[in-house]
Amino acid sequence: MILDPKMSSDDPKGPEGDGVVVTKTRTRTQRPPMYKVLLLNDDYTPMEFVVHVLERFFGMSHAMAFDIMLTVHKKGVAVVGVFSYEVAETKVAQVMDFSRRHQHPLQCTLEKE
Ligand code: TYC
Repeated sequence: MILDPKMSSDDPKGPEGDGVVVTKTRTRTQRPPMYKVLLLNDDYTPMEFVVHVLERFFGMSHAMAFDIMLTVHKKGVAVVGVFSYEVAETKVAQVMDFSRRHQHPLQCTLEKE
């Protein structure tokens, strides 16, 4: 068997041979920033309306929506979901528009996580 010294598998320079350098740059994949959507308490918006908003725009069950509504009522604020910026912004706009059209002062905002 004839061995070509350039092809030898235990050649520390590897199969590329003399003078060839292979570099690999590792780039960390950035995860997109996420945004919390917050619902704020007020003295005037009916509880049933808030429950309806949570069911309609955040896909919550009636029980979950009622629970979160009570948390906002008692504590003043609660996170109702965490989304990408575009989705969070859309949810806030939908809630604010729906509340305004029904003449309720319900407030919804977003906050970077
Ligand atoms: N505090 C309101 C009431 O007593 C109910 C309410 C709950 C309003 C949650 C806003 O985000 C809210 N009718």
